[in-house]
Order: sequence, then structure tokens, then C-alpha cells
Amino acid sequence: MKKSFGEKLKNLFSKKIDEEFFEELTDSLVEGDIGAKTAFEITDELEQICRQKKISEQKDILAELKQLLLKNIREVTLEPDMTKQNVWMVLGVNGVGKTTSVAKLANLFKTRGVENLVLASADTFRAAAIEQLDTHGEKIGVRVVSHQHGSDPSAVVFDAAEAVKSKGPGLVIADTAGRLRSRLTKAVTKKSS
Ligand SMILES: Nc1nc2c(ncn2[C@@H]2O[C@H](COP(=O)(O)OP(=O)(O)OP(=O)(O)O)[C@@H](O)[C@H]2O)c(=O)[nH]1
Ligand SMILES: [Mg+2]
Repeated sequence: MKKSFGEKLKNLFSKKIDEEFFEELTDSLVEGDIGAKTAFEITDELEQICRQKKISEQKDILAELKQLLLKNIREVTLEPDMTKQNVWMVLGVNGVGKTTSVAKLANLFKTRGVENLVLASADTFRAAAIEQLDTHGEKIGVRVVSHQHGSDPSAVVFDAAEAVKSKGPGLVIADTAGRLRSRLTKAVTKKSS
């Protein structure tokens, strides 16, 4: 089974600290979807800090890395504009928690009083993804729009958007299969125009 980002880091931090270590760290950060530019910047800064502070112990380097990673996390406020129709797409690499986050967001906004709320099952790629979102929808009492497994994901988002639109301002939260956002957004824009 493919190692998770956390497992890879753990493994790396049990090795000897040398030049190769920093190269492997950069690779792990890129593979962990941090982005090549940021990954190189983080590793360069970490190397610099280690030199300046004369740090060589794995646990101390790890603590510095944690600080650098935290520095790169941005806080955002997610709030639908309830004077209009909002369509949110949840993206991210496999298994990162997209579907769970869709359900958590739906539950949060439902309890905050958003009534015109529809989930779009736009992960039509992975087997059982539709059932997974259906189960969440049932549990939290939110409507889920879905098509057949293997169908066009943009058509699902389009139908969910239409369902919300027919009732006025509201929110669509779309679960997706991952990161092929250019294809999906292009298709949704084309269908809506
Ligand atoms: N500990 C922990 N586990 C989580 C969290 N969010 C999701 N998970 C678990 O991570 C696994 C994957 O979550 P999903 O929500 O299915 O992730 P996904 O990105 O939709 O996965 P794919 O659709 O396969 O790409 C599940 O076992 C979840 O229960 C979280 O915040 N904390
Ligand atoms: Mg999913």
C-alpha cells in the first residue's frame, strides 16, 4: 500500500541527516501536494535555519519543519453569500478527506440555518463514492443530487445548481474525484452559459 505523507516523513526523519535528506524531504513535500515552489522554499529555509542554529538532531529539525509548515497555512473563512446561488467544489488528492469535508460543511451550514442546500455527487469516478455521499446526506438530512457511476461530473453539478436555483439563493457543495478542476469548471461554465 502507498505510504501516507505522514508515514513518509516519519520514515525520513529516522534516517541520517545529510544533503540527501533535504533532497528527499523536498520530494516528500512535493508528493504531499505542497507544490514544488513552496517545497523548495521550505527545504531551503529549513537548511538555513539548521545551519544558523547549529541544529543536527532529527527531532529538532522536525520541530523547525513543523513551524515552517504552519507558517504556510492560511486561514480562510467559508461563508456562503445567501443573497445569491453559491456553488462550491471540494478538490484534493485521493483520500485527503474531500467527501467527509463535504458532509461536515453541509452539516455546519444546515445547523446555521441554510435551508436551500444541495450536495452534488460529482465524484462519478470512484466506485462507491456516490453511496458514500448518499449515506452522509441521509444522516444529516440534506438532499444529494447524483447520476450514475461513470457519468459526466459536470452534469451532476449543473443539475444540483439548477435544483438550488429553482428555490432562490442557496448553496451547492460538490464532492469531486480530485483535482481535474480545469476540465470540470470548463464543462460547468459551458453548460451554464
Ligand atoms: N482522522 C481523520 N480522518 C479523516 C478526516 N477526514 C476524513 N478522514 C478519513 O479519511 C478517509 C478518507 O476520507 P474521504 O472523505 O473519503 O476522502 P476523499 O478525499 O473523499 O477520498 P477519495 O474520494 O477516495 O479521493 C476516511 O476513512 C475518513 O473517515 C479527518 O479530519 N480526520
Ligand atoms: Mg471522496
